[in-house]
Amino acid sequence: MQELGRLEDLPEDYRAELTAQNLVPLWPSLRTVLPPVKPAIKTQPICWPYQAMRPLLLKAGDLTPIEKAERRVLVLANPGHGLEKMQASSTIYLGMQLLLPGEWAPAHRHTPNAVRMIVEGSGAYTTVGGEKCLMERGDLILTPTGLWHEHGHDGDKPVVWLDVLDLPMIYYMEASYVAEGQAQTVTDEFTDQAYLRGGVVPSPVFVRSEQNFPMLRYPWLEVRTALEILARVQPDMEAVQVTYINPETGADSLKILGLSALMLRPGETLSLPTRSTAMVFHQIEGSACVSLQGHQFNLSEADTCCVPGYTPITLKNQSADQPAFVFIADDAPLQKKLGVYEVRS
Ligand code: GTQ
Repeated sequence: MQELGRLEDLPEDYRAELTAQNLVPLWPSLRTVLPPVKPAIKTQPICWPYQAMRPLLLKAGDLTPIEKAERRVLVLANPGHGLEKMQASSTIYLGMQLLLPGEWAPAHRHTPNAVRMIVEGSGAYTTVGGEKCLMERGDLILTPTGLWHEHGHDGDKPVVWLDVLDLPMIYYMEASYVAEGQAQTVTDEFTDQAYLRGGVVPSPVFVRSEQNFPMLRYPWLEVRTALEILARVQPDMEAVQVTYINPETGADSLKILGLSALMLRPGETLSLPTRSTAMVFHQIEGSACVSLQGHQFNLSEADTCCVPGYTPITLKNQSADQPAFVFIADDAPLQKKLGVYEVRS
C-alpha cells in the first residue's frame, strides 16, 4: 500500500490555519480509520473467573446498601477499551449483579436493551413490562428497550446474574438515558409457557398482538432439553447450538444482541470460523476450553470470557463423558442489519 503524507510534512502555519477552522487533513489518518484487510481491534481476549469475582461481589453487598447502588453491579470491563469505558467489546456491556434476600432494585426503563443470564441462587424475580419472570440458574430473561423493569428477591440466599447490555452501542449513538418509575403491577406470569413447543404459536381469533417481544423468559431446563434432543436426532450437525428467537417472527430475540446456547458433546472440539463479531462466552454447565491465537481460557461453571472478532476460535469440552453448555452473546444481529457481518474461511 502506498505510504501517505504525514502531519509533520505539512507547514506548521498551514496546520494551525486548519485547526483554527476546525478542519483536519484526512491522509495522515486514512490508514488508521481504514486499516488494510482487517480492522484495528481494541477488544482484548479477557476471562473473568466467577470464583475470583464472587467474594468481591458479596463484599459489595456489605459495603453498599441497595438504596445507594440502585443496581449492585461489578462491571466486567475490557482493559483494551479502558476500564472506565465499562465495555466488554465495542458494543457489549457485561455486569455481575447481586441481589440479597429481601432487597428490591426499583423500577426504571432505559433505551439500551438488557438480558440477564442467571448465575446463582433462586427465589429472585424480575418484573419486565408487567410480567413477573422467575430467575433460576441458566434462565435467560430479556429486558428490551423501553420496558419497565425491577428486581425483587423472596429467597434466603444471595442471587447473582450476568447482565448483558448493548449499552456501549446506544451510548456511542448518544441515545442512552433512563427514566425512573413506580413499582409495577404484575399483569402476567409464565407467558413464556405459551411458546414452549416449537413449530406452533398461539393464534388469536380477533386481534394479533403487535407486541415486539412476546417471550421474555427462556427457561434453562427447556433450552437444555432442546439441545440434548438436537444432539440425539441430528448427530451429524456441525454444532449443537440453538438461537434465542422471537417465536412470533423467527427473528433474533433482540435487534442488536445475538443470543445462543451451545452444547459441546463429551470430548467435542468445535472450530468456529473467523467472524466479524466479538463474542462473549458464559459457561452454564460443565467446562470448556476457549482458545484463540496466543490465548487459552479454561472456563469452569459460571466463568465468563470475551474474544475479539476477526479471529478463529476453538472450543473444546474438557470432559470426555459429560456435555458442556455455553451461553453465547454477540452483536451479529446489528452487524447483519448494517451489512457488515462477515464470515471468513
Ligand atoms: O438491572 O436494570 O448491569 O439498568 C446496568 C444497568 C443492570 C438493570 C446493569 C441497568 C441494570
